[in-house]
Amino acid sequence: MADVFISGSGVFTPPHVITNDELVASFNAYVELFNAENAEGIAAGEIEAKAPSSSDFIVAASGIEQRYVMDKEGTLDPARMCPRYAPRADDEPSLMAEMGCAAAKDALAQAGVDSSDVDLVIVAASNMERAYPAMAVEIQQLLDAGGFAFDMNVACSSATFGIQAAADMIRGGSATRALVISPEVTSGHLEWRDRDCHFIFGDVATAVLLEAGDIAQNPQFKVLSTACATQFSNNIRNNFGFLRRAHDQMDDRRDMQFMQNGRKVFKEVLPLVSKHIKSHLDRDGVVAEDLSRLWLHQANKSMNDYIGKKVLGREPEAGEQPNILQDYANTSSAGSIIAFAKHSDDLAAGDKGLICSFGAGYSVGSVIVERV
Ligand code: CO8
Repeated sequence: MADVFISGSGVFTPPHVITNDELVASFNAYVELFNAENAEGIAAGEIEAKAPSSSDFIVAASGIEQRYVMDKEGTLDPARMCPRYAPRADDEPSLMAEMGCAAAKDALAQAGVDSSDVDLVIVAASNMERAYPAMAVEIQQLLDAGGFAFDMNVACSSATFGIQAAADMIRGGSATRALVISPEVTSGHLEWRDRDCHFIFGDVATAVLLEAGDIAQNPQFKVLSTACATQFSNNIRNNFGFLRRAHDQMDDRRDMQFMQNGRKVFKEVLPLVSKHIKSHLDRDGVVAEDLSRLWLHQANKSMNDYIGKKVLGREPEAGEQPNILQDYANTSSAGSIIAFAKHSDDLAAGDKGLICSFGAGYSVGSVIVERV
């Protein structure tokens, strides 16, 4: 079976930044508007008054300081609280495809590979802009890639599950060169009017290029092994779906956007991830001391501190477990890949590291890599 290498990674960073203070100012203006418009209902006890948000809470609860978005104006407009993207004609590149292509071109340039030599494109992300045709097939065409392409969605774990799928296909011989692309327009399915979660997410796109060992000209990391696991939970859920019209549910309902029971997620996902990583390492005879770096899913700083300590058996040293969530917020499937793309160059040949993502499903995916 072919060895599989990562020979390039890319990050497309959206043009607009929203700081916590900007976000909170807009949210609190929305709250004032809402409470004024519903003053009678609130006084009669029929409607619950909305409470303001705070930057101090956001940093303390999550570690997030800012996020990037594709549209700032609509998102921060207290009368709208949702991004505004101009609809595109069917013969124009779609938003996710454009973002995904930008990240993919970065990864290809790093590897020195021409896009026409790619024979598998996987778009692995937590939401797709449309039902079909697949985003991946559109990107395949925009890049002039060959072979075949498909979409997959495992929420925050999509990229690591995508890497496993691509690596297995390369090992099995059905592909030789694969792009795993994760364009995340989380701003489109985040409920910006809910203070419990309005600060959590940001937009981005990432890409990873995987190649069979016999054709990789500029391999950077060998994929030693992958492990994926899922366990059903309703604690992170979005009910938006194609049966909406059939259900007579076209109204602006809360459950048509991202919903979570954050505390439960925090409590239940931590042991799941710690156990998963331990069993992956044990299965492959890798011990924690062998790991020079952890590139973890970027949801919450305390969560990462906990997992890092649990996996390594001690406090991670500076740089050993890089976080990017302070700048990008939670970018769903892309988070661990941003950390990997931005904080892996300095490793020396033979150094091992672990990419791990986790989230809705529940889902957890891990990839052990070795610097070439
Ligand atoms: N400002 C001020 N106060 C607030 C705010 C706010 N914005 N929000 C809540 N509070 C208050 C609460 O009302 C509560 O008050 P009280 O104690 O009086 O009841 C208090 O602050 C504490 O609230 P919480 O218990 O909710 O706060 P936590 O400390 O638990 O922090 C977090 C909340 C940050 C959400 C935390 O629970 C967390 O990080 N949980 C894990 C989240 C996670 O990892 N989720 C993964 C989801 S991502 C995923 O899988 C991909 C899904 C697809 C992508 C979707 C894209 C949109």
